[in-house]
Amino acid sequence: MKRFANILAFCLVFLAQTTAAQTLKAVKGRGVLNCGSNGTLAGFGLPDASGKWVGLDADLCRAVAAAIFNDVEKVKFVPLSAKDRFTALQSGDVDLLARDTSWTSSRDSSLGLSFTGVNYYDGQSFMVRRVLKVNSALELKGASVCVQQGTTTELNLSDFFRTHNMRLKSVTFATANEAVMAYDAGRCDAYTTDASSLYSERLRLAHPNDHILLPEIISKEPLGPAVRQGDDQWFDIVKWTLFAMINAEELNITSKNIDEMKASSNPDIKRFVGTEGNYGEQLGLAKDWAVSIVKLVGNYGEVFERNVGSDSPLKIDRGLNKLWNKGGIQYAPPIR
Ligand SMILES: N[C@@H](CCC(=O)N[C@@H](CS)C(=O)NCC(=O)O)C(=O)O
Repeated sequence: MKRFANILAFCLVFLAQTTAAQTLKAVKGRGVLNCGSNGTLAGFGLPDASGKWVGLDADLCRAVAAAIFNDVEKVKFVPLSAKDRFTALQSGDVDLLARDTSWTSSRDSSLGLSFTGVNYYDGQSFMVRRVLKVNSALELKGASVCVQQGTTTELNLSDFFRTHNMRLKSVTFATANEAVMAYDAGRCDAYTTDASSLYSERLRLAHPNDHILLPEIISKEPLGPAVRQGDDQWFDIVKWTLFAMINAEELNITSKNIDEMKASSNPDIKRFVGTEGNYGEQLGLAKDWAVSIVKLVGNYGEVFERNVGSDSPLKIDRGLNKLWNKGGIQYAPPIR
């Protein structure tokens, strides 16, 4: 009887593991990763003139494809609006959501999804016309502010005005495009969203230099990839893909020197490239999963600079997104 109970318990655990660990199998069977993306946000996710998706989030999708397939072409980018992004993940239309999405408690707990980490520490800010001679968000009393629905932005905006006893006239729009165009056309005194998006959207205005970002950051917007709850293996793969990119930067492993690094005798680098241990296999991937990520996509710093930093038109300072040992808060647990 006891033996039977033990066998049954073993079978149930095995069944639970195999039914839960479906996403990697499904992605491999399909031969392509479906990645929920922002199709209109330069620096994060936007197809270029030739149709190639460019951005920090697009590269996160590619990094996951590199880890699984050793091939960054095996990604189908699925453009999603702010409003539709969570249902697309819940329904299985996408395997992963990488779309400038803020990690909050309600999204993490009540939407059936899990955030795997933070690929950009952001915060909400305001953009105004230079001629208004406004230097602080606290001077926006009674201002009209253009804002997009279905985002964390709306609540932060009303919180900020309420906290400072300021009258607010918010003008809401279903898409960022409508909100930005309305602001540019002079329908609002200010436009508010994540600071990174303000840098990006400013480039789309008729006269970008006529607009400034105010210094206040009124919220925490930790942007990161999310997966459906219930598949711990998949959760780990996405989480450790980002961690591998951050660890690579810390270990000075780049897309340029990765081949030489395979011969390194440094124990941390040996574990990273897979010449020691079986860390890739433990995740359900190949031994050299992290090599594929860095070789085909780059380390976190390379990806940051080319998409949103000094090598990009946005030229955003790394600020909080510097590594923890360089004055920022980007930190990844070790591969070991
Ligand atoms: N990080 C915030 C905001 C995300 C967001 O959707 N931002 C706007 C900023 S421009 C956007 O990407 N809109 C594009 C669209 O909805 O097409 C959130 O997760 O709610």
